[in-house]
Amino acid sequence: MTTVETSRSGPIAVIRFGEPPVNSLGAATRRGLADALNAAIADPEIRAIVLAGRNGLFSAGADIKEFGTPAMLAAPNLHEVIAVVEASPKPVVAAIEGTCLGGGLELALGANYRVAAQNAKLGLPEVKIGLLPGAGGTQRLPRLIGVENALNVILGGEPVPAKLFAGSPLLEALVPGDVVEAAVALALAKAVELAAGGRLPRARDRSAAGPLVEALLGFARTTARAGFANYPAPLKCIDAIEAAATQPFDEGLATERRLFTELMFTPVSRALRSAFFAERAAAKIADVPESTPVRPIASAAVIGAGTMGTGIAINFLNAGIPVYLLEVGQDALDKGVARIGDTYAGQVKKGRLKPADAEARGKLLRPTLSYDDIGGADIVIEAVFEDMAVKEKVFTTLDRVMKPGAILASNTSTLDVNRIAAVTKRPADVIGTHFFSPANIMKLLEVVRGSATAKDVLATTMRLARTLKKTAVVAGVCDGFIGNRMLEQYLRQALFMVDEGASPQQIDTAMEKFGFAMGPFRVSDLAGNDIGFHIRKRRAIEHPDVVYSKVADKLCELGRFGQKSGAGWYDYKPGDRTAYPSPVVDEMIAAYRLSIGVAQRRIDSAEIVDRLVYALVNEGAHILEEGIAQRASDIDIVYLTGYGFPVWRGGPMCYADEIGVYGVAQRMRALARNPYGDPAFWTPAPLIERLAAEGRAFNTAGARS
Ligand code: T1G
Repeated sequence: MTTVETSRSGPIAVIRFGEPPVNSLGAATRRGLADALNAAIADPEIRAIVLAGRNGLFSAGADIKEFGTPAMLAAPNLHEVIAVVEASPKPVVAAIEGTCLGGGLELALGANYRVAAQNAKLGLPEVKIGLLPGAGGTQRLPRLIGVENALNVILGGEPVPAKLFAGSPLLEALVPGDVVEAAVALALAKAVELAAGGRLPRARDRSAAGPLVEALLGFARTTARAGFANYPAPLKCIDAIEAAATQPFDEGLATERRLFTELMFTPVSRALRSAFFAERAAAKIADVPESTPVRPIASAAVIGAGTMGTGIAINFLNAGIPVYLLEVGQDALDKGVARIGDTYAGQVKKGRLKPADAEARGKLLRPTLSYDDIGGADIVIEAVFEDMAVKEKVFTTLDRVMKPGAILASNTSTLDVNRIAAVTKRPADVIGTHFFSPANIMKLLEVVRGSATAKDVLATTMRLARTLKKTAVVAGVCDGFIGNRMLEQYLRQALFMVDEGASPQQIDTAMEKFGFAMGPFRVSDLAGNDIGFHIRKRRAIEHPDVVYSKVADKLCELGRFGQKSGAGWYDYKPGDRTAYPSPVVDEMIAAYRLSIGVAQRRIDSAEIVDRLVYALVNEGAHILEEGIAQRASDIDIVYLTGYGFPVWRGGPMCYADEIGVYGVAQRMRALARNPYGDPAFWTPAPLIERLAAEGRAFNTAGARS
């Protein structure tokens, strides 16, 4: 199908454009649009023009996949197409339905008139990928809806229901029926008006100036500086909107173009564009096509009513899926039910949930002490103690009680899903669903594919993840899957640096300055230092060759498990989550350092960041080599959605690409020269060596400009 087709409705040319899935304005579409517009303008029988999208939407905007490639600059660019629309001597009406975003809306703003269907949503989301509307949106929108509204639309980046623009010069009419028919009727009427001496309205001929503009821009700048210090786009959006209010149109357009180009080549925009595609790529599984049939999930069961089990159950309740919550003791079950009730009560109190919705969700919860009750559920998720023997016992029971075709999932965070599957007679129905605490809040879901997991079970679980509004990433079976396996190396390096002289506060500060929401020691205090304590004990048995600092064990031997015990790496006060440096811990560390006799040295923030982030990158590269993760961008998504990696850096692998894999490898070799800790760990993974030698990146070239 060609991307642009012109049909006629009497003397009106109807130009439909775009190609699935979102009618993005790639080079072929831009060229087709310009040709069709020029032909309609030149045709003496055509009195007016209607622009319309296809497949129930107008357009998602410029083709982001083109960014950083020659196609992006292929003539005509979007500016040139919009200029043809704007210069038309014949009325041009944009017929908008469904999605109309970014360059798509900018194209519509170049028309003389716009009509929209009731379901239409208009927006300029460029700021969310580190850009600004670069095809006149910052100049035309303020002239049509005023600076204040334009600031909200452009800085918010969210789609806005078309009805909110009704009555403004932006929208001629909101139509209940066929939007193209309405646009044709309007075009004809406007052609008649024009022939009778009327004028064609153009956004560029209006003014965006006003008495409050300076104050509005000042407030917007203050807000942007405070809330988005690491994001250059918001401030440049404001600069461009200021140009709309203070410069002649064409000068403002040039200002916008300059600012857009500056943003296009910022690492932040590259990172945000990488994350945009990474999130969508994660849903794709190389050997499991979209067409794979899925099993119906109309009911669920969760085994274990602890923090994780209740969090998982809430996900199903929120999605309107009835869920059994099974515990072995009435007291534990009652506590779990109460925890769910408290969660909803808290949301109602904060006005985030209507009481009726909370009540409706509560009715879908089916607490039980008996496995006999849950056999009919379509999926059961085990969330019991992280111990293989306990899990094997649970799965032996599930194998006995669950109906044929039920999916048996484990919420294990590190254990071998293949071993769990092996205790059942239906290993093909077994899968890992690793939720992150708090399970009803954290977006990330690691879907662990066992060697026997059936493709439809995997496809069903991925579909369920979308239903539960989770970002699912497929992981293979290994200790720690993707996220926790990398985290272990991250924490190991942090502890080695404590041995050598860096304080927990210094390391946390360096990582929080890098952009992490919390540094490793504050995170450990939040999650519980005993988790790492158990893992190191298990590691000492399974892999005695793996070198660990003992300083964290010393902390746990003092009973300092973190916030839950009122003390960890830091001191805490009741009801206060502030992490206070602890003289007790300082003393323990000093004594420990003396006992191990490691030469103390000053470790600067640069080394802290390099050692912790490159530990993630090196382990991530091994994970890719072993096929545990399908692609580097999946690893980025795991760290962006589950571990607080700064979004504006795109994830560990994206960050390594930004630095340059060659430079990362060089730095790793330099870190390997430090004899303390585990120098061998810093041998760059073979994948890193290969990419460095070939001058390539972890993530696809398309996301990088
Ligand atoms: N360019 C290229 N591909 C796009 C795209 C775009 N603008 N938008 C979506 N896709 C792909 C996406 O990668 C996925 O591909 C498929 O479409 C379905 O997307 C000059 C410079 C429109 C609300 O930022 O918000 O205009 O995985 O899974 O949930 O000023 O996509 O199938 O291969 O998200 O129904 C500004 C971004 C561009 C809009 C649909 N526009 N897109 O959501 O589907 S910059 C945007 C979205 C610009 C101008 C500037 C959403 C959606 P694949 P999806 P969805």
